[in-house]
Amino acid sequence: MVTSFDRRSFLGMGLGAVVGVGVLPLAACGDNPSTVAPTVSPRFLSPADISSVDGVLDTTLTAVTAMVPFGDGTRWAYTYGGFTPGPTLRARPGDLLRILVVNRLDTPTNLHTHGLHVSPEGNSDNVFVSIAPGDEFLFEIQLPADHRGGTYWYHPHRHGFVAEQVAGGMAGVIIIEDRSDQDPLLSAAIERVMVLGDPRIGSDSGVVSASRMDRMSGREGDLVTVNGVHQPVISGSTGTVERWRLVNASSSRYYRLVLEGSPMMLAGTDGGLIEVPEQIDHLLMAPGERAEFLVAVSDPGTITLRTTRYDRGGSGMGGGRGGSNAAGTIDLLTLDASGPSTRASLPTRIQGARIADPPTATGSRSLELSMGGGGAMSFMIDGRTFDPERVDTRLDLGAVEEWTVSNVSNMDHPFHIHIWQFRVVDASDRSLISPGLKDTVNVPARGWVKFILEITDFPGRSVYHCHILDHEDQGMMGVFETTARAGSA
Ligand SMILES: [Cu+2]
Repeated sequence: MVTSFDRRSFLGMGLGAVVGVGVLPLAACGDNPSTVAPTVSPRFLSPADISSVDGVLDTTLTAVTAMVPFGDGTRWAYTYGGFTPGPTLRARPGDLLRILVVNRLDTPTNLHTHGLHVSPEGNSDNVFVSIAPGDEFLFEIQLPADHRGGTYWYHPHRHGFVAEQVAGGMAGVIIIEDRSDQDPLLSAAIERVMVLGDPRIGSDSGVVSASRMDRMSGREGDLVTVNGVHQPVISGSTGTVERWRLVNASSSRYYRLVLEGSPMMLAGTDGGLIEVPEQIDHLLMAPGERAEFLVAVSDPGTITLRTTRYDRGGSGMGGGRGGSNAAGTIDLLTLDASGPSTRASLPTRIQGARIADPPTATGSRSLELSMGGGGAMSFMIDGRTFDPERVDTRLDLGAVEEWTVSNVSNMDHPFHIHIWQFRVVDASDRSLISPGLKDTVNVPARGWVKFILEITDFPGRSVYHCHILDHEDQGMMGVFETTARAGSA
C-alpha cells in the first residue's frame, strides 16, 4: 500500500521508483542512471537530490525497514523511504526546510540536522521530539540568511535507538550552497556526495543486534560502503576536477583516509569550505565528521580512496578493543579515469570561503568524558549519564567561551555539539587543530581538545555528546540551555 506521504516522498526524489513488496531500489542518478550493476566492480551511485524551490524545501522522509539491493543480492536495512542513504537535501541560506518524518518502524525515531546552525526549539532541530511508531511529525527548520554553505547531514537522534537506526542505514546529506560555491573552478567541478557507512550484512533484522561488547566498543559493521555500495567505481574523465563531499555516517567506525594516485587536497570541513585548500597525506574522520576533497583528474588511470587501520582504544572491559579497520587497509572507492592526459587545475584560494578568526574568549569551561567500570559499563560526561530533565551547562547569549574537553578514558570519543560550529585552537594531538569550522572533533584516549564557541543566537535547549552512537545511547550526552543573560536585552 502506498500512502499519499509515500507518493510525495518518491515523487520528490525524482525517481519513477515503484514501491513493491520486499525489494526496493537504491537511489540512482548522476554517474549511473541504472541501479546496482551486476559486476564485480559495482558502479558508484549517488543518492537522489531534493532541492528547495522558491526558498522552501518540502519533503517527506519515511522511516521504514526494507530489503535493499546489495551486490548481486539484497540486504536488510533501516531506510528513508526504502533508500539508504536517504535523498540529498539541497538548500540555500535563508531557506525553510519542511520535512515530514513518518515513522513506519517499530521503535521511536526523530530527526537531527547535524551541523546546521538553527533553532533547537519547537519543531526545529529539536532532539527531544519523539515520534512513536505509526506517528508522524513535521519539522520546520528555518536557515538563517547568513548560514554558511557546507556539507551537513541528517539522521535519527531519538535517545536509546540512535546507534541501531544509524548503523542500520538511516542517514542522508544536507548541502547548503552559498557564494563560496560560485568560485569558478569549484562550480565547474563534478560534485559527488559520499556517505561512508559500515552496515552488517544479512537478510533480516538480526543484523542490527548488538552484543554487550559491541555496545561498549561501539559497533562496527561487516563491510565499508559508499552510498550503500561496497567498493564502487567512478567512471571519470581526464581534464576534470572532482569535488567529493564525504560524511562519516558510521555509528562507530573511524576512517583514516588516504588517497592513492592523486594529491589529497582538503577543501572543506564540518562547517563548509576553507579559503585555502591544503594538501594533506591522510585525514582521520571520526563518526559524524565531514570533509571535502578536490581531486584533479589529469591523466588516465586509477585514483583510490582507502582507509587504513586506526586504533581508537579499548573499553578496558574484557579486552574489548575499538580498532577500526583492524584487518588493515581497505579500499573505499576507485575513480577510473579515461581520456588523453589533460591538465586539470584546482583553485589555490576559494572565493567567498574566508573564515573569520575566532574571537577572544570571555570565559572558559571544561568537560570531562569518562567511562565507569563495574558490572555495567557507564558512559559519562562530568561523571553523569544523560538526563533529558537536567540542564548540565547554562550558556549566555553573546558569550564567547573556550571549552576544554578532556577524555580520561582509554578509548577515543568524538565530541559533537548541536546547533554550533566551533574553532579548534589547541589539542593534545596537534593534528586535530583544523583549518575550518567544526561541530564534531575527536577527543583521543587520555587526550584533550580546546575550542572556541561563540554563542550568538538561538536560545533553547540542546545537547552535546559522544558521536560513537552506542556511547551516546548509553548516556555520554549532556544538555545545554542558552538564555539571554540577566540584565541584557
Ligand atoms: Cu564515546
